[in-house]
Amino acid sequence: MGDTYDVIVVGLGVAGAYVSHTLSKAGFKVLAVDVKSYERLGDKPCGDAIGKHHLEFLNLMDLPQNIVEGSVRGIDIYSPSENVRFRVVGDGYLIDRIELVKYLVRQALNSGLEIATNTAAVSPIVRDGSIRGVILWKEGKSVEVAARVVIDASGNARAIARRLPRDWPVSEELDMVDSNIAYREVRRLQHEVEESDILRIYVSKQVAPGGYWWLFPYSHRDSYVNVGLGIQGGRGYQDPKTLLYQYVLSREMFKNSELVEAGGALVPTREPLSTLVWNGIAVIGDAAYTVNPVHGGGKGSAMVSASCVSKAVVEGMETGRVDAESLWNANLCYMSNYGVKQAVLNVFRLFLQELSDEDIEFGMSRRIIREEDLNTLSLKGYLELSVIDKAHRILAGLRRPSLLLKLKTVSEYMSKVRALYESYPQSPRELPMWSQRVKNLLSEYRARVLRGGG
Ligand code: FDA
Ligand code: GRG
Repeated sequence: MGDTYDVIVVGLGVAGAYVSHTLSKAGFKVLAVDVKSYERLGDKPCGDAIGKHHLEFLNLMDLPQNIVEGSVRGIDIYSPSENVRFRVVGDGYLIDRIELVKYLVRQALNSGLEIATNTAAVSPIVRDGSIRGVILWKEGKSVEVAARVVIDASGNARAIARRLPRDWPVSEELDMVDSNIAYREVRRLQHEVEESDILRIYVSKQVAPGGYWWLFPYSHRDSYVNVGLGIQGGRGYQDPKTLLYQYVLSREMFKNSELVEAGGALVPTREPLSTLVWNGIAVIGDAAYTVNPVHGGGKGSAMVSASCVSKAVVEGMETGRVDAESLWNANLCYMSNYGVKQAVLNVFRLFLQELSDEDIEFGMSRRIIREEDLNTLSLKGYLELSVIDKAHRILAGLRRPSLLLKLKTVSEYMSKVRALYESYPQSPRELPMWSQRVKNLLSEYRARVLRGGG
């Protein structure tokens, strides 16, 4: 481990591994550190699902076969009673996350990356308004390492970002109500799963308050499934492991199944961090809250943020400047490729988490929301008003007009948030005013639509 680098990457999950790979390939002197041992890199509890579109965007369509553990052609979403089922079609994969991270790290090592495993980044070195490096902790010793850019890819730890000055927008903390706590097990069943290329999501406030439980079959590994449950954080709900055992693993299909892996973690489910970059620092992946707020999937978008930051760092280094202004394109890239959709979906997430099981059952069985709406919603982040209007006609005079009216208002706020995120600031100087507008719009939304408004 030398003492001066172009870039230090803190954390080698998917985000850190991807950015280490692209920046090493671009010829920079990069050091990546992780608290884990080399063998455990990438070993984080996950449902392992990823959309094909992400792999296309990230140039990862040629992954070695051993990394792909399943092919996906759609997701079935079940209503609380499980009597109504929507099929959302879309291609994807189940990925061996450890092998994916190792694959990216090996490529980066071939391009000259240095790694320090069993090493914790403990704090940033900040001087004259910019990051100058990090303090690492390795084998009982503290070491100062200088770098022109530090990339925090440490997931929920936010090891660097959370220790930055409060007036740096990248330091913004996560409110626990904007998180999900998810627990999952990999199990081998006694029998094969029908339609093993279909993922299953079960929405039920009783079983998974503020989240859902899922069953994802590994279609390339006979009778292996990923089964888990997420609950909203900060609300005092029962822990997801207890709920999974009580309501899900007690079912007949899991009888005599073999436990292969178990574990849980926190998932941020909110709008993106207002900026991925500041002076000498970039934040990516879960550390930058890049997860899809509606379904909690974050591997693809973590790597999208890594790709955007990587391009901006290359540009910044070429001009010899790595301040917020020079790295700003990272934000424009992330917003246009994922952040706008993420912010819009967050509006929908807040609404979903307020609904009762009766509302969801009613909405799905009466087709207030339909399969095709969920398709557009998940792909593009649009909830189309025309469909709501159609439903309005069908529903006129029926039992829950207030639900429909609320959905209309939700859709209006989704459009307003979209417009605001599409006009994301062109430079850091405009950020405070824009952030204030986001804050005001979300407060207005909460007051009007959530807590009984309409
Ligand atoms: P990640 O947390 O993976 O990596 C951070 C790295 O930083 C770790 O290796 C850690 O050791 C290291 N680190 C932390 N502190 C450090 C320090 N101080 N110094 C050095 N290193 C440090 N997503 C998805 O796309 N599909 C899915 O099916 C699911 N399912 C799912 C299920 C469950 C149960 C959970 C908890 C989460 C998911 N997700 C998911 C979300 C997904 O797992 C998540 O978004 C990504 O793994 C985030 O990747 P990152 O690289 O950002 O962080
Ligand atoms: C916030 C309501 C709410 C629930 C979250 C945390 C949690 C519940 C679930 C765990 C995460 C999980 C199982 C995610 C899998 C979701 C999934 C199907 C991901 C793959 O979709 P992509 O990669 O997603 O196509 P995007 O939206 O990024 O295109």
